[in-house]
Amino acid sequence: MKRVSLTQYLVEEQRLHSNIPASLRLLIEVVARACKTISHSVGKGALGDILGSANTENIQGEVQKKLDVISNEILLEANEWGGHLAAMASEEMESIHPIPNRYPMGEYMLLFDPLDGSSNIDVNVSIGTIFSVLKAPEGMTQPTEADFMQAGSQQVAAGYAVYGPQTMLVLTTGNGVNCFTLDREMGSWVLTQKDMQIPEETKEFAINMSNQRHWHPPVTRYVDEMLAGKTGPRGKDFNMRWIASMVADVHRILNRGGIFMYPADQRDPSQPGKLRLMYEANPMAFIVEQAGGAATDGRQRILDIAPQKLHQRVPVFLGSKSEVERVTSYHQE
Ligand code: AHM
Ligand code: MG
Repeated sequence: MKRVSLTQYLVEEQRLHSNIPASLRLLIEVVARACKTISHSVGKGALGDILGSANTENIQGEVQKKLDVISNEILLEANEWGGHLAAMASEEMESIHPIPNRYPMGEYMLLFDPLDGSSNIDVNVSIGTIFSVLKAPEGMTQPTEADFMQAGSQQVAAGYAVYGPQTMLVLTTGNGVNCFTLDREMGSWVLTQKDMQIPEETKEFAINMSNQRHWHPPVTRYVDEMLAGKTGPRGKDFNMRWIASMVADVHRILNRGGIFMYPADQRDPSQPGKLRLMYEANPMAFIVEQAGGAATDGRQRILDIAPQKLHQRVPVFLGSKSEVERVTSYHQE
């Protein structure tokens, strides 16, 4: 079988659809290279001294793991000098990171969650990197947080790497979703799944059930109906999976369908849900929609939300379209 590398895919995609200009191709290749480096560190584990806590806190008040900090550094360093970016933003940094003056300024802005699923690092369970690419506004000279406040529908590219038994990169530039597997010996990304489509027929859901007592009624109703199984209103038995790494849960859903939920609940109304809009929900929503699925915050399409703050949280319901539509309609009743 002829192997198509990430580079070849990007070049041919541009030739066919004119949607990946050279600077965007560079950006995607640099991010992919950084993910390769992170994958290498992940694979070393204790041998690379990357496990455990960094004994620092990020802006969300979460204790950072060593690998959170290392992955953030890898992405920053890889992306600073290429001339393709104007600024970056990360889950691990309070404010945006403009490209230093010594480098030329590019037309894109990159947002990332450098290491998603941090609680799984030390137990050798799949983790990942999530990224989102926006265009810098016309005429921007000195990037500010306000320049990042664009709805997810404005993303020009989004993707994630999943560091599991295999390392994979899943990518969209707005023309379908493709998956590349890292050939560890050759050090190259090889196209292994073309035009991924989320299966519509599903019997699987993902939610952290330990928060059940805090849920709002529409979520309780939706989950109860699934739990009722064959003799309940849904007329079939459902299965549950919860990996606690969004990338790994979303990757499963892309491949065999299902719904992923991280709802807001009755605890702190100022913190709706756990996941962050700009570098977790938006890129995943873009990918999921491009694969024929849907993504809402329970009321509206995630990609339509006008962001207010870089680190704002958002409730997330994403996956197979009919399931997301059902739980969204329960919120509207
Ligand atoms: P992180 O970015 O700090 O790793 O947090 C996000 C992760 C998601 O990957 C995952 O879906 C969720 O947190 C798991 O949360 P919980 O600890 O409630 O299971
Ligand atoms: Mg995360």
